[in-house]
Amino acid sequence: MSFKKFRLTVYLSALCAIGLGGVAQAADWKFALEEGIDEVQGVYATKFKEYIEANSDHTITIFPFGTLGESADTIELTQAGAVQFVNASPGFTGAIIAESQVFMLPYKLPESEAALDEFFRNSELVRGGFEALFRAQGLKVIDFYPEGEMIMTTKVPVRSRNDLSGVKFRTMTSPILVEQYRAFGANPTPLPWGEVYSSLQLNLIQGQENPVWFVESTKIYEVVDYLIFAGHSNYTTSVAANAAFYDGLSDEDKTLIEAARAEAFDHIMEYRQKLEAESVERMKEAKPSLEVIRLSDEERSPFREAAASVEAAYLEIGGSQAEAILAQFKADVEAAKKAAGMQ
Ligand code: 6CS
Repeated sequence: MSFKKFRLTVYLSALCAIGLGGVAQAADWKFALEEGIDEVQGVYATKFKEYIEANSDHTITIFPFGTLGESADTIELTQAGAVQFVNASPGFTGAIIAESQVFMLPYKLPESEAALDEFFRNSELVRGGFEALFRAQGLKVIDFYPEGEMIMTTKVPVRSRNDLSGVKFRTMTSPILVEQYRAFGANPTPLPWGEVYSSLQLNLIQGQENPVWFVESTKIYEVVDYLIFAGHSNYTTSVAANAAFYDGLSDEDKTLIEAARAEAFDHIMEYRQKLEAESVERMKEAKPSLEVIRLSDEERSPFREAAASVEAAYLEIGGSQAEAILAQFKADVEAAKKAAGMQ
């Protein structure tokens, strides 16, 4: 190659590099779920994907539960950068972000839909308060949203803490749930999701908790006899991104992600509300012997009392910032109730 040609090649390559640097590159981002594509996390991720794909050249590949392992595996893959987005629920992140277990404290989240909506939309804790704690784990918070009221599903009728005595009760793996079910009188047994159906079937455990639609979609009702509504919590999940990946994005892409998040969040807040009543009816139809027990206020009262010791345990095991996080959480719940006209 002549010197002139060589100079032209270098010049053109430099121009190309500058050009490419200025133009957003189309990418394929991976989004890993703890649930199936037709379940709440799948519906959220599909909305998120649709928005990103309609408004950019990027594509998203969704990996439903099971395709990349259990929740602990997909969180690790995201920390390592092999996956860009993940549903990382506090039921599992408690092991690495102890403070996130605040969402699972029984009888703390608002029970009314209006206040719950207000809380997840506007809480200071939800909208920024976990930023540093997630970043310390190589993760960037994208969103938090509730998936539905937790119900207990058991092989024995439960109306009191006494009824849970001797019941091996599956919890997700975050330690605060062990404290909760101990305080509720049960024998807590933390297990990853993939082992729950077979453990109930084999009577290795006799109870578990989850939103009612999940009890239906995963067919858990086939291996239990009672659905217990005690109003103690709402399944909360977070969506997180790999922090280094997120930090390397253009401002345009960050704005795109925020818009996709807002669209998916709005959609899921509506969508999940419709699921509960229909699920109960369908499960009763599929298994007429299934009994639904809705605890009265009086019956809930001993469970509410037990919640105080779970809060005390959170202050012990909820990480170095547990006290500040809990105070903010309570302030945000009060603000949400007020804004929803409940106080
Ligand atoms: O109980 C669990 O482990 C699962 N529950 C829900 C609602 N979503 C994913 C999670 O793995």
